[in-house]
Amino acid sequence: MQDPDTICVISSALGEAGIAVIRMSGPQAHSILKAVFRPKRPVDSFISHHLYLGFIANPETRETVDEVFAVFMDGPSTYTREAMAEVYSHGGISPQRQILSLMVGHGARIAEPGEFTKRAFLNGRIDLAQAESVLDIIWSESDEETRSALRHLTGMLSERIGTAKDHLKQALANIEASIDFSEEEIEVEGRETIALLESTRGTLQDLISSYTEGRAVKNGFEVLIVGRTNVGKSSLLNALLMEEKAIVTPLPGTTRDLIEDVLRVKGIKLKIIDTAGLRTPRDVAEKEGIDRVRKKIPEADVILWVLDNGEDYLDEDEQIYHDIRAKKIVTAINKTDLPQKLKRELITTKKLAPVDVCALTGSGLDELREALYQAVVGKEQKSPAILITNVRHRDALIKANEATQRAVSCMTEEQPLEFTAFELREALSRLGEITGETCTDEILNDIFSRFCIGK
Ligand SMILES: Nc1nc2c(ncn2[C@@H]2O[C@H](COP(=O)(O)OP(=O)(O)OP(=O)(O)O)[C@@H](O)[C@H]2O)c(=O)[nH]1
Ligand SMILES: [Mg+2]
Repeated sequence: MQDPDTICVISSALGEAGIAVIRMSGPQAHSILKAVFRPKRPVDSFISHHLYLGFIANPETRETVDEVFAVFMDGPSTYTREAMAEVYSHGGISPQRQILSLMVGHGARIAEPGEFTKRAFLNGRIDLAQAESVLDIIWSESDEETRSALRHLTGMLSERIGTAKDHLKQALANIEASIDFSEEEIEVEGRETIALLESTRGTLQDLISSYTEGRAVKNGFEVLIVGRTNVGKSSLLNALLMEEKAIVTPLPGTTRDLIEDVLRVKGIKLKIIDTAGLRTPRDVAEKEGIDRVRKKIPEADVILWVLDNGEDYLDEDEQIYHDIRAKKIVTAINKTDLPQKLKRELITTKKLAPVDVCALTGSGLDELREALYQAVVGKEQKSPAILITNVRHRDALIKANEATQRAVSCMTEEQPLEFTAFELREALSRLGEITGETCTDEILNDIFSRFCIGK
Protein backbone atom coordinates (compact mmCIF):
# COMPACT_ATOMS: atom_id res chain seq x y z
CA MET A 1 0.00 0.00 0.00
CA GLN A 2 1.55 3.30 -1.04
CA ASP A 3 0.93 6.37 1.04
CA PRO A 4 -0.30 9.17 -1.21
CA ASP A 5 1.55 11.92 0.71
CA THR A 6 5.09 12.87 -0.07
CA ILE A 7 6.85 13.74 3.16
CA CYS A 8 9.97 15.82 3.69
CA VAL A 9 12.17 16.61 6.65
CA ILE A 10 15.60 17.77 7.77
CA SER A 11 17.15 14.50 8.90
CA SER A 12 20.37 15.84 10.32
CA ALA A 13 20.50 17.53 13.72
CA LEU A 14 18.95 20.96 13.75
CA GLY A 15 21.40 23.82 14.01
CA GLU A 16 24.55 24.81 12.22
CA ALA A 17 26.80 22.11 10.87
CA GLY A 18 29.04 21.40 7.90
CA ILE A 19 26.35 19.53 6.01
CA ALA A 20 22.63 19.00 6.40
CA VAL A 21 20.57 16.13 4.99
CA ILE A 22 17.08 16.91 3.75
CA ARG A 23 15.06 13.95 2.58
CA MET A 24 11.74 13.25 0.91
CA SER A 25 9.75 10.07 0.53
CA GLY A 26 6.62 9.37 -1.47
CA PRO A 27 5.29 9.32 -5.02
CA GLN A 28 6.16 12.95 -5.74
CA ALA A 29 9.64 12.92 -4.20
CA HIS A 30 11.41 12.88 -7.56
CA SER A 31 9.21 15.39 -9.34
CA ILE A 32 9.45 17.87 -6.45
CA LEU A 33 13.23 17.63 -6.33
CA LYS A 34 13.46 17.97 -10.10
CA ALA A 35 11.45 21.18 -9.89
CA VAL A 36 13.91 22.83 -7.51
CA PHE A 37 17.23 21.21 -8.44
CA ARG A 38 19.49 22.44 -11.25
CA PRO A 39 22.36 20.04 -11.91
CA LYS A 40 25.68 21.66 -12.78
CA ARG A 41 26.04 19.48 -15.85
CA PRO A 42 22.82 19.01 -17.77
CA VAL A 43 21.49 15.46 -17.66
CA ASP A 44 18.88 13.69 -19.77
CA SER A 45 17.61 11.68 -16.86
CA PHE A 46 18.80 11.07 -13.33
CA ILE A 47 20.13 7.60 -12.56
CA SER A 48 18.76 6.12 -9.37
CA HIS A 49 21.10 6.19 -6.36
CA HIS A 50 23.66 8.45 -8.11
CA LEU A 51 24.90 11.67 -6.62
CA TYR A 52 24.53 14.90 -8.64
CA LEU A 53 26.19 18.22 -7.90
CA GLY A 54 24.07 21.27 -8.56
CA PHE A 55 22.00 24.05 -7.09
CA ILE A 56 18.72 24.28 -5.29
CA ALA A 57 16.89 27.27 -6.74
CA ASN A 58 13.43 28.73 -6.52
CA PRO A 59 11.97 28.07 -9.99
CA GLU A 60 9.68 31.11 -9.77
CA THR A 61 12.20 33.74 -8.67
CA ARG A 62 15.22 31.86 -10.14
CA GLU A 63 17.03 32.73 -6.93
CA THR A 64 19.71 30.19 -5.94
CA VAL A 65 19.42 28.90 -2.39
CA ASP A 66 22.47 26.66 -2.03
CA GLU A 67 24.97 24.48 -3.84
CA VAL A 68 24.17 20.88 -3.00
CA PHE A 69 24.49 17.21 -3.79
CA ALA A 70 21.21 15.57 -4.74
CA VAL A 71 20.26 11.94 -5.10
CA PHE A 72 17.15 10.34 -6.57
CA MET A 73 16.32 6.86 -5.36
CA ASP A 74 13.74 4.57 -6.92
CA GLY A 75 11.72 2.35 -4.65
CA PRO A 76 11.79 -0.32 -3.39
CA SER A 77 15.55 -0.09 -2.76
CA THR A 78 15.13 2.73 -0.28
CA TYR A 79 14.69 3.18 3.46
CA THR A 80 10.91 3.45 3.13
CA ARG A 81 10.58 1.30 -0.01
CA GLU A 82 8.99 4.35 -1.65
CA ALA A 83 10.61 6.69 -4.14
CA MET A 84 12.96 8.90 -2.16
CA ALA A 85 15.13 11.92 -2.79
CA GLU A 86 17.82 13.46 -0.63
CA VAL A 87 19.66 16.73 -0.67
CA TYR A 88 22.99 17.31 1.05
CA SER A 89 23.15 21.04 1.54
CA HIS A 90 25.44 23.29 3.52
CA GLY A 91 24.53 23.02 7.17
CA GLY A 92 23.49 26.62 7.74
CA ILE A 93 20.06 27.10 9.24
CA SER A 94 18.92 29.40 6.43
CA PRO A 95 19.66 27.11 3.45
CA GLN A 96 18.11 24.13 5.27
CA ARG A 97 14.95 26.05 5.99
CA GLN A 98 14.67 27.47 2.49
CA ILE A 99 15.14 24.09 0.85
CA LEU A 100 12.52 22.54 3.08
CA SER A 101 10.03 25.30 2.38
CA LEU A 102 10.64 24.94 -1.37
CA MET A 103 9.78 21.26 -1.06
CA VAL A 104 6.65 22.06 0.92
CA GLY A 105 5.78 24.76 -1.61
CA HIS A 106 5.90 22.10 -4.33
CA GLY A 107 3.59 19.66 -2.63
CA ALA A 108 5.47 17.78 0.08
CA ARG A 109 4.42 17.91 3.69
CA ILE A 110 6.63 17.92 6.77
CA ALA A 111 6.99 14.40 8.13
CA GLU A 112 5.87 13.46 11.60
CA PRO A 113 8.48 12.05 13.98
CA GLY A 114 9.32 8.49 12.97
CA GLU A 115 7.24 8.65 9.82
CA PHE A 116 10.01 7.44 7.50
CA THR A 117 10.62 4.39 9.70
CA LYS A 118 6.87 3.87 10.09
CA ARG A 119 6.58 3.71 6.30
CA ALA A 120 9.48 1.24 6.17
CA PHE A 121 7.48 -0.90 8.60
CA LEU A 122 4.10 -0.47 6.88
CA ASN A 123 5.68 -1.23 3.53
CA GLY A 124 7.11 -4.44 4.96
CA ARG A 125 10.81 -3.63 4.72
CA ILE A 126 11.39 -4.07 8.44
CA ASP A 127 9.27 -5.49 11.22
CA LEU A 128 8.31 -3.65 14.37
CA ALA A 129 11.16 -5.00 16.48
CA GLN A 130 13.59 -3.81 13.82
CA ALA A 131 11.94 -0.39 13.69
CA GLU A 132 12.33 -0.08 17.43
CA SER A 133 15.98 -0.98 17.20
CA VAL A 134 16.50 1.99 14.87
CA LEU A 135 15.44 4.12 17.81
CA ASP A 136 17.79 2.25 20.13
CA ILE A 137 20.70 2.86 17.76
CA ILE A 138 19.94 6.57 17.60
CA TRP A 139 19.77 6.74 21.38
CA SER A 140 22.65 4.44 22.16
CA GLU A 141 25.48 5.91 24.15
CA SER A 142 27.89 3.02 24.29
CA ASP A 143 29.36 0.75 21.63
CA GLU A 144 27.92 -2.34 23.31
CA GLU A 145 24.47 -0.77 23.26
CA THR A 146 24.84 -0.06 19.56
CA ARG A 147 26.04 -3.61 18.91
CA SER A 148 23.04 -5.02 20.76
CA ALA A 149 20.57 -2.80 18.90
CA LEU A 150 22.23 -3.62 15.61
CA ARG A 151 21.72 -7.32 16.22
CA HIS A 152 18.01 -6.55 16.52
CA LEU A 153 18.05 -4.34 13.43
CA THR A 154 19.62 -7.05 11.34
CA GLY A 155 16.69 -9.19 12.36
CA MET A 156 18.39 -11.62 14.75
CA LEU A 157 15.64 -11.16 17.32
CA SER A 158 12.92 -11.40 14.68
CA GLU A 159 14.54 -14.57 13.37
CA ARG A 160 14.58 -16.16 16.82
CA ILE A 161 10.95 -15.22 17.32
CA GLY A 162 10.14 -16.47 13.84
CA THR A 163 11.53 -19.90 14.76
CA ALA A 164 9.45 -19.98 17.95
CA LYS A 165 6.41 -19.02 15.90
CA ASP A 166 7.10 -21.78 13.36
CA HIS A 167 7.22 -24.31 16.18
CA LEU A 168 3.98 -23.04 17.66
CA LYS A 169 2.32 -23.16 14.24
CA GLN A 170 3.59 -26.69 13.75
CA ALA A 171 2.15 -27.67 17.13
CA LEU A 172 -1.13 -26.01 16.24
CA ALA A 173 -1.25 -27.88 12.93
CA ASN A 174 -0.62 -31.17 14.79
CA ILE A 175 -3.44 -30.42 17.22
CA GLU A 176 -5.86 -29.45 14.49
CA ALA A 177 -5.05 -32.56 12.46
CA SER A 178 -5.32 -34.88 15.43
CA ILE A 179 -8.94 -33.91 16.03
CA ASP A 180 -9.73 -36.67 13.50
CA PHE A 181 -7.15 -39.16 14.83
CA SER A 182 -7.56 -42.39 16.76
CA GLU A 183 -6.64 -42.55 20.49
CA GLU A 184 -3.31 -44.23 19.77
CA GLU A 185 -2.27 -41.78 17.07
CA ILE A 186 -3.19 -38.88 19.33
CA GLU A 187 -0.91 -40.20 22.04
CA VAL A 188 2.15 -40.44 19.78
CA GLU A 189 1.45 -37.06 18.17
CA GLY A 190 0.82 -35.57 21.59
CA ARG A 191 4.24 -36.55 22.94
CA GLU A 192 5.92 -34.98 19.93
CA THR A 193 3.87 -31.83 20.23
CA ILE A 194 4.64 -31.48 23.92
CA ALA A 195 8.37 -31.86 23.19
CA LEU A 196 8.09 -29.18 20.52
CA LEU A 197 6.32 -26.84 22.91
CA GLU A 198 8.81 -27.45 25.70
CA SER A 199 11.69 -26.56 23.42
CA THR A 200 9.85 -23.40 22.35
CA ARG A 201 9.39 -22.49 25.99
CA GLY A 202 13.15 -22.88 26.44
CA THR A 203 13.76 -20.38 23.64
CA LEU A 204 11.24 -17.93 25.05
CA GLN A 205 12.62 -18.33 28.56
CA ASP A 206 16.18 -17.60 27.35
CA LEU A 207 15.00 -14.41 25.71
CA ILE A 208 13.07 -13.35 28.80
CA SER A 209 16.08 -14.01 31.04
CA SER A 210 18.30 -11.90 28.81
CA TYR A 211 16.29 -8.84 29.76
CA THR A 212 18.27 -8.05 32.92
CA GLU A 213 21.52 -8.08 31.02
CA GLY A 214 19.93 -6.28 28.10
CA ARG A 215 18.80 -3.50 30.38
CA ALA A 216 22.27 -3.25 31.84
CA VAL A 217 23.81 -2.89 28.39
CA LYS A 218 21.31 -0.19 27.64
CA ASN A 219 21.45 1.68 30.92
CA GLY A 220 25.00 0.90 31.91
CA PHE A 221 26.25 -1.57 34.51
CA GLU A 222 26.29 -0.22 38.04
CA VAL A 223 29.62 -0.38 39.80
CA LEU A 224 29.35 0.61 43.45
CA ILE A 225 32.57 1.65 45.17
CA VAL A 226 32.43 0.36 48.71
CA GLY A 227 34.93 0.37 51.57
CA ARG A 228 35.94 1.74 54.92
CA THR A 229 36.41 5.49 55.35
CA ASN A 230 39.61 7.02 54.02
CA VAL A 231 40.78 4.02 52.01
CA GLY A 232 40.72 6.25 48.91
CA LYS A 233 37.35 5.48 47.29
CA SER A 234 36.80 9.05 46.11
CA SER A 235 40.41 9.30 44.98
CA LEU A 236 39.92 6.15 42.89
CA LEU A 237 36.71 7.48 41.37
CA ASN A 238 38.51 10.66 40.39
CA ALA A 239 41.48 8.76 39.00
CA LEU A 240 39.24 6.51 36.90
CA LEU A 241 37.25 9.46 35.60
CA MET A 242 40.35 11.62 35.22
CA GLU A 243 38.60 14.54 36.84
CA GLU A 244 38.17 15.91 40.34
CA LYS A 245 34.58 14.76 40.64
CA ALA A 246 34.42 13.91 44.35
CA ILE A 247 35.89 15.78 47.28
CA VAL A 248 38.98 14.12 48.75
CA THR A 249 40.36 15.04 52.17
CA PRO A 250 42.62 13.29 54.68
CA LEU A 251 39.67 13.24 57.08
CA PRO A 252 37.64 10.03 57.35
CA GLY A 253 33.96 10.48 56.58
CA THR A 254 34.34 12.99 53.74
CA THR A 255 31.87 11.51 51.27
CA ARG A 256 28.22 11.33 52.23
CA ASP A 257 26.21 11.43 49.02
CA LEU A 258 26.24 8.87 46.27
CA ILE A 259 28.41 10.41 43.57
CA GLU A 260 27.81 8.98 40.17
CA ASP A 261 29.35 9.29 36.73
CA VAL A 262 29.73 7.29 33.56
CA LEU A 263 32.94 5.50 32.78
CA ARG A 264 33.38 3.87 29.40
CA VAL A 265 35.58 0.83 29.22
CA LYS A 266 36.09 -0.78 25.80
CA GLY A 267 32.70 0.41 24.61
CA ILE A 268 30.85 -0.66 27.74
CA LYS A 269 29.02 1.89 29.82
CA LEU A 270 29.77 1.63 33.53
CA LYS A 271 27.80 3.74 35.93
CA ILE A 272 30.36 4.16 38.66
CA ILE A 273 29.16 5.33 42.06
CA ASP A 274 31.31 6.62 44.92
CA THR A 275 29.83 6.22 48.38
CA ALA A 276 30.24 7.12 52.05
CA GLY A 277 32.86 5.07 53.88
CA LEU A 278 31.26 2.35 56.00
CA ARG A 279 31.79 2.68 59.73
CA THR A 280 29.72 3.56 62.81
CA PRO A 281 28.31 6.94 61.77
CA ARG A 282 29.34 10.03 63.70
CA ASP A 283 26.41 12.28 62.77
CA VAL A 284 23.04 12.24 61.04
CA ALA A 285 24.38 13.17 57.62
CA GLU A 286 26.92 10.35 57.75
CA LYS A 287 24.24 7.94 58.94
CA GLU A 288 22.02 8.90 56.02
CA GLY A 289 24.97 8.47 53.65
CA ILE A 290 25.73 4.99 55.00
CA ASP A 291 22.07 3.97 54.83
CA ARG A 292 22.08 4.92 51.16
CA VAL A 293 25.10 2.72 50.46
CA ARG A 294 23.49 -0.26 52.20
CA LYS A 295 20.31 0.21 50.22
CA LYS A 296 22.29 0.41 46.99
CA ILE A 297 24.42 -2.70 47.51
CA PRO A 298 21.74 -5.23 46.48
CA GLU A 299 21.00 -3.29 43.27
CA ALA A 300 24.57 -2.92 42.02
CA ASP A 301 25.90 -5.17 39.27
CA VAL A 302 29.42 -5.13 40.67
CA ILE A 303 30.93 -4.00 43.95
CA LEU A 304 34.33 -2.36 43.73
CA TRP A 305 35.66 -3.11 47.19
CA VAL A 306 38.51 -0.81 48.16
CA LEU A 307 41.08 -1.65 50.82
CA ASP A 308 44.00 0.36 52.15
CA ASN A 309 47.43 -1.23 51.63
CA GLY A 310 48.94 0.95 54.36
CA GLU A 311 46.52 -0.13 57.09
CA ASP A 312 45.68 -3.31 58.95
CA TYR A 313 42.68 -5.35 57.89
CA LEU A 314 40.11 -4.28 60.47
CA ASP A 315 36.88 -5.76 61.81
CA GLU A 316 35.13 -3.03 59.84
CA ASP A 317 36.61 -4.44 56.62
CA GLU A 318 35.44 -7.94 57.54
CA GLN A 319 31.97 -6.56 58.27
CA ILE A 320 31.91 -4.92 54.83
CA TYR A 321 32.96 -8.17 53.19
CA HIS A 322 30.13 -9.87 55.03
CA ASP A 323 27.67 -7.34 53.58
CA ILE A 324 28.88 -7.67 50.00
CA ARG A 325 29.99 -11.28 49.73
CA ALA A 326 26.89 -12.38 47.82
CA LYS A 327 27.70 -9.89 45.05
CA LYS A 328 30.14 -9.92 42.20
CA ILE A 329 33.20 -8.23 43.72
CA VAL A 330 36.23 -6.58 42.19
CA THR A 331 38.76 -5.95 44.95
CA ALA A 332 41.21 -3.06 44.72
CA ILE A 333 44.06 -2.64 47.17
CA ASN A 334 44.78 1.07 47.09
CA LYS A 335 47.72 3.12 48.37
CA THR A 336 50.30 0.62 47.14
CA ASP A 337 52.82 3.47 47.32
CA LEU A 338 52.73 3.08 51.11
CA PRO A 339 54.54 0.33 53.01
CA GLN A 340 52.34 -2.75 53.18
CA LYS A 341 50.51 -3.35 56.42
CA LEU A 342 47.47 -5.08 55.00
CA LYS A 343 47.47 -8.85 55.43
CA ARG A 344 46.78 -9.99 51.89
CA GLU A 345 46.15 -13.62 52.83
CA LEU A 346 42.91 -12.43 54.37
CA ILE A 347 41.76 -11.35 50.92
CA THR A 348 43.18 -14.12 48.79
CA THR A 349 41.69 -16.84 51.01
CA LYS A 350 38.32 -15.34 50.12
CA LYS A 351 39.06 -16.33 46.52
CA LEU A 352 39.21 -12.71 45.49
CA ALA A 353 42.00 -11.71 43.13
CA PRO A 354 42.83 -8.22 44.28
CA VAL A 355 44.13 -5.59 41.89
CA ASP A 356 46.94 -3.39 43.24
CA VAL A 357 46.31 0.25 42.55
CA CYS A 358 47.52 3.64 43.57
CA ALA A 359 45.05 6.46 43.10
CA LEU A 360 47.83 8.98 43.73
CA THR A 361 50.14 7.84 40.92
CA GLY A 362 47.57 6.13 38.71
CA SER A 363 49.40 2.82 38.74
CA GLY A 364 47.22 -0.27 38.30
CA LEU A 365 44.28 1.67 36.87
CA ASP A 366 44.39 -0.12 33.51
CA GLU A 367 44.30 -3.47 35.30
CA LEU A 368 41.41 -2.23 37.42
CA ARG A 369 39.45 -1.15 34.33
CA GLU A 370 40.07 -4.55 32.78
CA ALA A 371 38.91 -6.33 35.96
CA LEU A 372 35.72 -4.25 35.99
CA TYR A 373 35.16 -4.98 32.33
CA GLN A 374 35.61 -8.71 32.84
CA ALA A 375 33.29 -8.64 35.83
CA VAL A 376 30.44 -7.13 33.86
CA VAL A 377 30.77 -8.58 30.40
CA GLY A 378 33.10 -11.54 30.68
CA LYS A 379 30.46 -14.11 29.88
CA GLU A 380 28.48 -12.12 27.38
CA GLN A 381 31.43 -11.46 25.10
CA LYS A 382 31.82 -15.15 24.32
CA SER A 383 28.61 -15.44 22.36
CA PRO A 384 27.01 -12.39 20.86
CA ALA A 385 23.73 -13.05 22.60
CA ILE A 386 20.45 -11.55 21.61
CA LEU A 387 19.50 -9.36 24.50
CA ILE A 388 15.99 -8.18 25.13
CA THR A 389 16.24 -4.52 26.05
CA ASN A 390 12.68 -3.46 25.45
CA VAL A 391 10.05 -3.90 28.14
CA ARG A 392 7.32 -4.26 25.53
CA HIS A 393 9.14 -7.22 24.03
CA ARG A 394 9.73 -8.78 27.41
CA ASP A 395 6.07 -8.51 28.41
CA ALA A 396 4.92 -10.06 25.14
CA LEU A 397 7.44 -12.90 25.57
CA ILE A 398 6.25 -13.56 29.11
CA LYS A 399 2.63 -13.75 27.95
CA ALA A 400 3.55 -16.01 25.03
CA ASN A 401 5.51 -18.24 27.37
CA GLU A 402 2.61 -18.46 29.82
CA ALA A 403 0.16 -19.33 27.06
CA THR A 404 2.54 -22.03 25.80
CA GLN A 405 2.80 -23.38 29.33
CA ARG A 406 -0.99 -23.51 29.57
CA ALA A 407 -1.12 -25.29 26.22
CA VAL A 408 1.23 -27.96 27.57
CA SER A 409 -0.91 -28.31 30.73
CA CYS A 410 -4.06 -28.70 28.63
CA MET A 411 -2.37 -31.54 26.78
CA THR A 412 -0.97 -33.36 29.80
CA GLU A 413 -4.31 -33.03 31.57
CA GLU A 414 -5.97 -34.40 28.43
CA GLN A 415 -8.36 -31.52 28.16
CA PRO A 416 -10.27 -30.96 24.91
CA LEU A 417 -7.90 -30.23 22.05
CA GLU A 418 -9.68 -26.94 21.33
CA PHE A 419 -8.34 -25.60 24.63
CA THR A 420 -4.77 -26.30 23.59
CA ALA A 421 -5.39 -24.75 20.19
CA PHE A 422 -6.80 -21.64 21.86
CA GLU A 423 -3.69 -21.19 24.01
CA LEU A 424 -1.38 -21.74 21.05
CA ARG A 425 -3.19 -19.05 19.06
CA GLU A 426 -2.82 -16.74 22.05
CA ALA A 427 0.94 -17.43 22.21
CA LEU A 428 1.29 -16.79 18.47
CA SER A 429 -0.59 -13.54 18.70
CA ARG A 430 1.63 -12.35 21.58
CA LEU A 431 4.77 -13.10 19.58
CA GLY A 432 3.22 -11.30 16.63
CA GLU A 433 3.00 -8.18 18.77
CA ILE A 434 6.78 -8.03 18.93
CA THR A 435 7.25 -8.09 15.20
CA GLY A 436 4.13 -6.02 14.62
CA GLU A 437 1.88 -8.50 12.83
CA THR A 438 -0.71 -8.45 15.58
CA CYS A 439 -0.32 -4.99 16.92
CA THR A 440 -2.92 -2.34 17.61
CA ASP A 441 -2.73 1.10 16.00
CA GLU A 442 -2.40 2.53 19.47
CA ILE A 443 0.80 0.60 20.12
CA LEU A 444 2.14 1.52 16.69
CA ASN A 445 1.45 5.20 17.21
CA ASP A 446 3.00 5.10 20.64
CA ILE A 447 6.17 3.52 19.30
CA PHE A 448 6.64 5.83 16.35
CA SER A 449 5.81 8.98 18.30
CA ARG A 450 8.95 8.35 20.36
CA PHE A 451 11.12 8.74 17.28
CA CYS A 452 12.97 11.93 16.60
CA ILE A 453 12.04 14.14 13.70
CA GLY A 454 13.80 13.11 10.55
CA LYS A 455 13.76 9.36 11.09
N1 LIG B 1 49.48 7.61 49.77
C1 LIG B 1 48.29 7.54 49.20
N2 LIG B 1 47.27 8.26 49.64
C2 LIG B 1 46.08 8.16 49.05
C3 LIG B 1 45.90 7.32 47.93
N3 LIG B 1 44.60 7.41 47.56
C4 LIG B 1 44.01 8.29 48.40
N4 LIG B 1 44.90 8.74 49.28
C5 LIG B 1 44.66 9.69 50.37
O1 LIG B 1 43.78 9.12 51.31
C6 LIG B 1 42.95 10.13 51.89
C7 LIG B 1 41.49 9.72 51.75
O2 LIG B 1 41.15 9.70 50.41
P1 LIG B 1 39.65 9.72 49.93
O3 LIG B 1 39.67 9.49 48.50
O4 LIG B 1 38.95 10.93 50.42
O5 LIG B 1 39.12 8.45 50.70
P2 LIG B 1 37.62 7.92 50.79
O6 LIG B 1 37.69 6.44 50.85
O7 LIG B 1 36.79 8.50 49.73
O8 LIG B 1 37.19 8.48 52.19
P3 LIG B 1 35.70 8.78 52.76
O9 LIG B 1 34.96 9.55 51.74
O10 LIG B 1 35.96 9.57 53.96
O11 LIG B 1 35.11 7.46 53.07
C8 LIG B 1 43.29 11.42 51.15
O12 LIG B 1 44.17 12.16 51.92
C9 LIG B 1 43.96 10.93 49.87
O13 LIG B 1 44.87 11.86 49.36
C10 LIG B 1 47.02 6.55 47.46
O14 LIG B 1 46.96 5.80 46.49
N5 LIG B 1 48.18 6.71 48.12
MG1 LIG C 1 35.17 9.64 49.76
